[in-house]
Amino acid sequence: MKFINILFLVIFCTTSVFADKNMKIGSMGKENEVSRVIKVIMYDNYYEPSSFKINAGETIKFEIENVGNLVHEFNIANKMMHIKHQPEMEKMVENEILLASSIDKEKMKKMSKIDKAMGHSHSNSVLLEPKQKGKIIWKFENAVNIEIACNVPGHYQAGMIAKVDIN
Ligand SMILES: [Cu+2]
Repeated sequence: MKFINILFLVIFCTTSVFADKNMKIGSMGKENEVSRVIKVIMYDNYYEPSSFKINAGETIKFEIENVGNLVHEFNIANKMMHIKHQPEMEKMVENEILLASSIDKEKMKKMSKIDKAMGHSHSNSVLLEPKQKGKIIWKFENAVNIEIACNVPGHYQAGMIAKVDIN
């Protein structure tokens, strides 16, 4: 038991260090530090606006609304992270948690107890059903190759990506 705990700790620490070094994408922001609110509309399969200009150090509150007919994700990451996240989303489809126009929240809760990835709870992303609204507060740092994208299977490939320019 103790060995497993230590092993978990080692894996956990390794991944956090790795995340800091190579996947610097910013961090969850605080409400009282928000310097700008940006409204984002999600359509099938694109964002409006389709690109963002942000200053390094800025904390942005994204108010997101899905007006499309499909489930969409608003995920702040880099390309490598998006690609890595896509099999998790595929698994959510295979397990019938993620359906074309809805999310089975009950099933998601149950499955996330077995496999954490199935819970889809990350501070850098929000997954919305049609007509749903959500928000993310994010503090941006001087990072390159940040993309806001949707990793619902097929959507990233269809071009549901918004470029983020950080100066
Ligand atoms: Cu999408």
